[in-house]
Amino acid sequence: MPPDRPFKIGITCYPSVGGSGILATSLGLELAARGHEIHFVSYERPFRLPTGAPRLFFHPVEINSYGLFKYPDYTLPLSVKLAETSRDFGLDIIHAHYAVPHATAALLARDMLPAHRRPKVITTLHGTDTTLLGRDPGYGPAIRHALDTADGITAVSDFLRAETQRLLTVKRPIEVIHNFFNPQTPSRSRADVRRELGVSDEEVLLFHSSNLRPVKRFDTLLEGFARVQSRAPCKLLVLAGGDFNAFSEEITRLGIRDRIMVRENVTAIEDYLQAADLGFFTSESESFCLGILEAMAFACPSVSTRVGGIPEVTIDGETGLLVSPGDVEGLVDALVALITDPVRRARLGAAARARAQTTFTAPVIVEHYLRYYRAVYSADSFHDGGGM
Ligand code: GMT
Repeated sequence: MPPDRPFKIGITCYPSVGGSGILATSLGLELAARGHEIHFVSYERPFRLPTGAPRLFFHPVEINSYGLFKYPDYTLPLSVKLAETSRDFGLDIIHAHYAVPHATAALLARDMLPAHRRPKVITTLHGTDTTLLGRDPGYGPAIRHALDTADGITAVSDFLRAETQRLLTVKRPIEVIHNFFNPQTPSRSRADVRRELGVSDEEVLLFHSSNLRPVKRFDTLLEGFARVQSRAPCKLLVLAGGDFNAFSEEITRLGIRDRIMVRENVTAIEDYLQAADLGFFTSESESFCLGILEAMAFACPSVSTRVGGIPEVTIDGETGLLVSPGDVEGLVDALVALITDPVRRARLGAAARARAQTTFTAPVIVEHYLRYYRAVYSADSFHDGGGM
């Protein structure tokens, strides 16, 4: 049976700019707003986690660098902090976002605690924890073990569930719970933000947000953006959670420096989303693509590659346009089609917003997580306890 009070939940995630940490933070905020007690455990405060909110706590993990260690270890101190937090606050559930190393640390924490005080461990897979690290012989067996011994597993798309079952031969049920986005009201007007960016009313503003890691294929994005200029001039806003300077030479070579505006580590993302007209995403792999959903919430359709879980988010031709990965000419054609046709762009944008507000919205997805928590909490444990 679930407890006859709100849940006490520990969440561990990456605190930096990145989809898994953003989703984990939003989930914690939504759960706390619904009366549950949420304890975040990580090496830094998640960047979108406000201070002073009721029922929201943050417990930092301290990492010592011992002379003997060539590489600092995070997994063990994280597991100890999770076990301490669980013991001191009576956690019902530890929810680990992104398997490596969070799932393993959460399981260690669970195993350190005596049987009657052990939280259930749920791991949410976000993407490269399966698609990249799952293939790595140095990680794959540990990830598979963590999934085999967790109390519950979720994945953010059907695609990621199938990839996890295929690559890691996981036989246990994996619950698909898509991502959600609950946009805050922008603090500035669209006109104000466009003025700051130097974009006139007549210009079309493309939008891209990501951590710019190689999987995002930002090089392809720049090439497509450069090629579109001769057919349908436009500007590009990049909300970067990674090293944008790495692309400086390429931007100069392509002659597009004055067409691109960059903002780094932005927290007031809504201010910029409302200013954009068209999303542009060129990833070679993506389990969901939170950036597309964030744009959809502001009636901004996207042109993107048809990879991974993206077709579960974007309905091709209805809420955006999808193009085969590697087809730069196809990307350019799709961009031109939507840049030059504001009526079609607006129609796709309206459908995108409707989809974001019905399918990927907090009330739907947070309720799904809560149903899953109740089911996992009520199921029998199959492990002996530790002695902490
Ligand atoms: O798996 C990753 O690459 C990390 C993760 C992140 O922290 O940015 O991204 C993944 O999780 C996001 C949130 O669930 C998804 O929207 C992204 O599609 C996914 N990234 C990949 O699959 C490459």
